[in-house]
Amino acid sequence: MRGWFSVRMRAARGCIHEEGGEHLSGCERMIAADAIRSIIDGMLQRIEKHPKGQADAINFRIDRIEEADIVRINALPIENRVAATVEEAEEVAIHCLKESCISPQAARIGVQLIRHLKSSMRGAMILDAESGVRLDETESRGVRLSHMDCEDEEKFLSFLRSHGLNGTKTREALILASKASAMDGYLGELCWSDDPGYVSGYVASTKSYCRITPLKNHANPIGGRILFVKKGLNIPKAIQFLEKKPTLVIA
Ligand code: WAQ
Ligand code: MG
Repeated sequence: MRGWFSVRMRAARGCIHEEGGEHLSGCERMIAADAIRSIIDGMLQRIEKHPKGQADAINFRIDRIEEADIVRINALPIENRVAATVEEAEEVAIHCLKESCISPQAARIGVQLIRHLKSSMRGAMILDAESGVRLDETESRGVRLSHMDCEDEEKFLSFLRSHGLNGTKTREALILASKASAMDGYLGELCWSDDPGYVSGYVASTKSYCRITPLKNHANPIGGRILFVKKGLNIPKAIQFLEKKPTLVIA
């Protein structure tokens, strides 16, 4: 086989997701044909080692991606900011958002929206960058970016290492943020992780991926993502791009 493929896996307990099985883990890659075996192997290992225990149903799906459909974009340049407290980090985030033409009001609303979530969403909220009004109608699910990966894993990882970074979290977040930044009408993004042990987050724009630590306190299991967009953006079209457009990020 040749070309690019989307490989998706999800594992559940009890029975398959469609019959009410409990979600255990999932992941998705977009990779060249010759990497399929090793990626599937890695996904299987991930399931075997899952802290929540054994999977009862594992679903793999592999789809060819047409080369002509793929867009290639450059990874955003990485910056790092370290603050003394969460409050100070919030101010750094708001400052970065303002530099990307997001209004102070919308930036503060964004921070508060994530801060006050009762439970984490699976996807992102889309906000009007001027008023801070939520524009997507996906409620507690959010918009899930998908069909994206780095073009060359080795190059991408060595780009991260050159910034002293080696976590899969930054890898995945930089790919997601870079894809989002290529969307029409995009101005910026705010994110922090829902992983209780991971307190770094970031503000992204069309110019940079700015890591900010600590955007939440240790042991806090709530995270989230907000995309800030220009007024009047066609939201269904934007969601189509974020969810479906095959995108490879080049480091
Ligand atoms: N599309 C849209 N939103 C998503 C997606 C996705 N594919 N995946 C996660 N989210 C949303 C969802 O609301 C999660 O609750 C929230 O983002 C956080 O997701 O460089 O790990 O996967 O060190 O926990 C930042 C890295 C890591 C900073 C972010 O997010 C750094 C992270 P998580
Ligand atoms: Mg997470």
